[in-house]
Amino acid sequence: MARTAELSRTTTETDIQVWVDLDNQEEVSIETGVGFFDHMLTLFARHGRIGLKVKANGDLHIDSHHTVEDVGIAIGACIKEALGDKKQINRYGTSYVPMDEALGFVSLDISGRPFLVFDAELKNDKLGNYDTELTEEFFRAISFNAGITLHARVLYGRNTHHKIEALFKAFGRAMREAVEINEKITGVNSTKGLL
Ligand SMILES: [Mn+2]
Repeated sequence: MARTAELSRTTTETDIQVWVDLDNQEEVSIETGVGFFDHMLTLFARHGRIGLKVKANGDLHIDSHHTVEDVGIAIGACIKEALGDKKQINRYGTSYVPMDEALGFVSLDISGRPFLVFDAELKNDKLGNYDTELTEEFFRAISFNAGITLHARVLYGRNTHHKIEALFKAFGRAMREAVEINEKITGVNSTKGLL
């Protein structure tokens, strides 16, 4: 069974197309109109070895809020659909990623229970047209729409670009571990029999 999903989502604020393939890392193309966000999504996909296509047309004349949040909603929904019955997935993933002086940490559980713990001090408000406070909004949108318990933390660092980059790479690596099929697991990796 192909673990893939696609979604078109249109509101008065954004028009978004997303395609996800958990087992085809070759295809990555990201175009959101928010340069730094494109950079982060590309890192997430490459380090997660996840196929990801995102095309977004949002109300950037206001700011990048709706675009970043809605892309998070759409990617989260696609991940949930692509995971299907979640049989034989590892379920948990944890990663520390250093980016020069910054250290990012992500630990997650594809639990079906959305929860976000986000802990990062981001000094710069903006990176290009990306508002750095949207990093938390993005992770919340993914967590709630994919059904993931997600803990994301920057342990230390100085440069805001490095800190956020460390988080997105750690998220990618943790996701890879969690979505990976493990032949040693019979059925769903839960004593409840359901995720
Ligand atoms: Mn960078």
